Amino acid sequence: MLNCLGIMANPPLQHLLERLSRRLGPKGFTRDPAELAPWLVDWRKRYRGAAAAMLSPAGTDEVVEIVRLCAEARVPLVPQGGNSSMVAGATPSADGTALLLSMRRMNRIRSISAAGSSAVCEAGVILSNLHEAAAAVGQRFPLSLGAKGSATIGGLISTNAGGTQVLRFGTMRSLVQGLEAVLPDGSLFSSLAPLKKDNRGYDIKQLMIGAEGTLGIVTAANLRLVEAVGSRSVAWIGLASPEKALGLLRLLENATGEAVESFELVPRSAHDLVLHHIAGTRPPLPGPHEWHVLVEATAPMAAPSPEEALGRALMAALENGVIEDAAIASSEAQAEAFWRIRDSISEAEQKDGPAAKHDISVEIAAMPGFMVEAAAAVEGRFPGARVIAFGHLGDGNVHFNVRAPGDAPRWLEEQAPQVTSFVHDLVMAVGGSISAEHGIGQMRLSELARVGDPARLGAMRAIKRALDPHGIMNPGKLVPPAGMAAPPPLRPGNGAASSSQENGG
Ligand code: 2HG
Ligand code: ZN
Repeated sequence: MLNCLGIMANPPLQHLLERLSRRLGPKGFTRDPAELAPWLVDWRKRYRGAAAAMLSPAGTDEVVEIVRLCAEARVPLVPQGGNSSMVAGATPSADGTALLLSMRRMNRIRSISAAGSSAVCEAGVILSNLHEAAAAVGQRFPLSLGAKGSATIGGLISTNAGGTQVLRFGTMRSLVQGLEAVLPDGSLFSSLAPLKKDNRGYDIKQLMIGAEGTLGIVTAANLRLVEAVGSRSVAWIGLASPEKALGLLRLLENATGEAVESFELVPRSAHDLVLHHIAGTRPPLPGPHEWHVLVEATAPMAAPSPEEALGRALMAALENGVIEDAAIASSEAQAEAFWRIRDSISEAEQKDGPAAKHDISVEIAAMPGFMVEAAAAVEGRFPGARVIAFGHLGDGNVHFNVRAPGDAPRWLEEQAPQVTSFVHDLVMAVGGSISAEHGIGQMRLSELARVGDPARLGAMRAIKRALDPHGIMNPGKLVPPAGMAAPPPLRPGNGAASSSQENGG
């Protein structure tokens, strides 16, 4: 209703919408509230936005035209892929001033080449579809994550996604070989050729990766493929501490060379939450263990299976007291069951109740100590709160989530911002990052403003101003405006309410 009133009182916006509707046709333009509704709320259902229309272009030429028209009219665009952002990076603001730009119709794999080990995908290609297409040509795209059935290539690029195979293949930054994007003035940056060497100055492609749609709209990318997996071996391991886990990783790397692709740390609390909330899951090991690790080792087609080397290394680790128990999956179904436990942690946490979520990184060698000390500090400072820290130990990145005591009504609004600031201060004290793989979006904006290095923030603002002088690209995300208010300082017993944008979860 508010939107309708806004448009009636805003003839230039009405004129823009009419032009867009004519240009995009009924498949590419909607103002139907029922069609828009699911895309106006973030995955965690914490942020609700509004938009006068949703635009769904079918090709790059339509994106160019949309951006040109919106730039002319100074109307902001919020690009969106699978809407699986962990930081509300694809949810428009509640004032309804922006148009939603859905990239989901641009879902063509333009070309795929086994000989060139590359695939040119449009932004709306769903990750699991790319996995299948690569497998069909005997190759694979080596980035995966729990949301692979909905996350799109454009979103993965815009957030520089990580996932569970970063250990061996890196984040999206190392997998994008070429890029096509529409810049904020409507010009087309077309650089899809996979050039290994290219010294023409600033790396615009890398600038767009991880920019969260604030510098332009990614329309397509040339992605690196790697050889298909010939065989894999997946193990579930019980052990006593994150320190033992890092010791195990180094041991496995020495024993199996490059074979270890995934090394995911799961505390007993997360393991138990999954078994409790996710139907059909079963404990992989008989005994209780304080910590668990999921390891996946792979070998290419012509090479022998990694199972023997992994089994030998695990046996040695058991004898040396590095681990307490281990099970190697004896079938693909069992391997998938192990992975399901790991991939369901977020969902189980969401079902369990309110938590302040953090996505932090510190130097890899420092992570085990940090996890233990920071958990003790948080639980001491916020009685009743429980730390559930899990994830990508081998990348120095864990999701240091803090579960509210019980159902604690209003905890997210009143306590979580304090918890988040406390956790982030601990991270900053050891030179870490408050966003390792999820990005900043809306959710971490005020924290980035609070703890961000002034030089970095100044450079980010200058780049944003230079490329997007009218601020039409995904406003209110990633780049904190100068002078953005910091959340209230942490004082004993401080329960001051803060806006939901500050609550870290
Ligand atoms: C994961 O590693 C995701 O499972 C989600 O990055 C983490 O829910 C989270 O905190
Ligand atoms: Zn993660």
